Amino acid sequence: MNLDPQTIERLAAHLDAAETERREVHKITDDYPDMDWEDAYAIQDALRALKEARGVRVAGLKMGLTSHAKMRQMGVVDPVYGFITDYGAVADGGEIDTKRLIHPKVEAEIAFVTKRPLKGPGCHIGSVLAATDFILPAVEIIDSRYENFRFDLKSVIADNTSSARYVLGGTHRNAEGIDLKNLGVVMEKNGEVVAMASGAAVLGHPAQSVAMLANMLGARGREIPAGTLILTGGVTEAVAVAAGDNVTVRFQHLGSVSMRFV
Ligand code: OOG
Ligand code: MG
Repeated sequence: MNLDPQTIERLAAHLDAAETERREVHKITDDYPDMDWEDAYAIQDALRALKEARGVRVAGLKMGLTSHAKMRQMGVVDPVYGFITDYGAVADGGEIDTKRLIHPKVEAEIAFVTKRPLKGPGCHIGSVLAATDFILPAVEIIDSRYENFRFDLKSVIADNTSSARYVLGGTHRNAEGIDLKNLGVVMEKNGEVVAMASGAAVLGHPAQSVAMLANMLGARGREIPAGTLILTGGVTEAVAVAAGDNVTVRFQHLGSVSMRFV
């Protein structure tokens, strides 16, 4: 670690304020070029503690930058993880108020809910599938607090991987018997297809994203508890949205997920 505890607390409060006041900030590595991975996750942990202290509940975990489409779009090469919150949840078919966001983008994702804890190192697709209770279709609405979504990995980790809102579909399925690699996903904005992919876009198989999360957490002495909701990362590149847009994502076998931006 290169940052002292006061700086970590201050940067967490800075990013939290940017979110609540809906204000863009420049990426924090501009001012702290020496910060390392541990500092980045320490800022994310401090941000989580700060939110929890004012009553926010953590609703699950997320992986980000798990598809080549996303990595190419953002110019990075490694996946990252973050958390999702109770206030981020939007009902399927619901409204999302763009006035409370900076520059939202939508991503189609496959979500997992675990029934047993998962702990790395050594966690693999098999361990994940055995520990999976069910899968759900999801759309994540990301909203980087950084100007123009321009960031590097350390900055985006500190900013809780751009987490903002998410919508879960109501069709849950046992992963058994579903070919998750070939599960087709079609995203429509205002009735027009804007992106499509299949489950394999995420690290070859979305369960691989959960395994990687368990291994990344394991390296820090943590685990994924039973009953955890996990967003495995966008299968396509993220699509910018604005007030007036309607988004529907159709998932093979899992139904569709929709939302309106107002
Ligand atoms: C970082 C978050 C990426 C995903 O699903 O890939 C993410 C970003 O692109 O702003 O959530
Ligand atoms: Mg995402």
